Amino acid sequence: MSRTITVAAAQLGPIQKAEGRDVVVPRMLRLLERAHQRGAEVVVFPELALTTFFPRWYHEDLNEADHWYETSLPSPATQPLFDAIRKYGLTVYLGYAELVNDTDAQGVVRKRRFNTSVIIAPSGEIVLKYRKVHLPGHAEYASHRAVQHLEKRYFEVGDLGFPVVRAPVGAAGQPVNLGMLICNDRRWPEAWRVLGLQQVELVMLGYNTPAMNQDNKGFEAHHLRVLHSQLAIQSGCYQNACFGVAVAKAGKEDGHELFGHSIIVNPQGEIIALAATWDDELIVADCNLDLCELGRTTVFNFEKHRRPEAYGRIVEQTGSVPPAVWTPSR
Ligand code: CDV
Repeated sequence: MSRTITVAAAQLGPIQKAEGRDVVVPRMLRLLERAHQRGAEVVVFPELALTTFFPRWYHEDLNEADHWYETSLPSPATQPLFDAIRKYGLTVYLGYAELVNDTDAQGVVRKRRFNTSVIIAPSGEIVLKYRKVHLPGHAEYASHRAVQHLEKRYFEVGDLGFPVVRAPVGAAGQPVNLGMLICNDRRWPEAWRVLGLQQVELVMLGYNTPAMNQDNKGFEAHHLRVLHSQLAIQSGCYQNACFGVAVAKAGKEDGHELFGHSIIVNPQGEIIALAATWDDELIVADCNLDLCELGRTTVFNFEKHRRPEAYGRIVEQTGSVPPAVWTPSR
């Protein structure tokens, strides 16, 4: 019998700054209901799904930004999501801003903030947590930019690595090797490979990607922004013999456009479902997990073909260095 599961990408249209969880959660509930009606067992929501993409807004005092974060899951505002997950027997990826109050040995409370995603089981239990490692942007207000991207201000670098867990998914309880990335992580092959080395079968990832390059360092065409996103996801899936569900928050948030193009990708690197709007939209695909075996046992048989002794620079070095210079002998 084939190991086929039905997965859904639950793309969200824009969430305006003034819109709270009371506006967003009912939209997410409609997507969960439609996912259930279409036979989905796994549903993936975007990065920071419960609010606008708030790192575009500067707060000098970090405490003023606390309302963008969740201090517990579920909370009164997110409990309806957990109720629906239980009702429909779904496995769900949820991206959110996490605020942790850590108490040190002296009893001093320190606030820690992460860009986080969790996998929620059909029982409502948290199966796995991931905290975003590759934080783009900057920590201080950047006056040369038209739009701020303050992820380095609002989040610490994730401290949980890139974990993979084998867990039963959906009401049928098919066991699947599950892993997560968040947005910018998808552009880093190192992140995918760490998941691949744990035999991941399904990588879930949410993103908020501006339709225009906002760094003011040169022009980047709109269509290339989408191409680069898809290239990274398709190659990540192919090179690690896994399925990927990549889900956007899309559309104009307070005048700033995020692109959509949520996709579901198979282990051959093919896009098997693609969102066509910049709004709330559900795309669904059947994923036969046996397809992961082909890559894993042939071209990407890691045990047989990887050469870690030649990869030292990958973990020893962060920035690139100039190469040795060759000069002609005469
Ligand atoms: N939220 C993100 O991580 N966004 C980045 C943008 C800033 C390039 C991304 O990689 O899509």
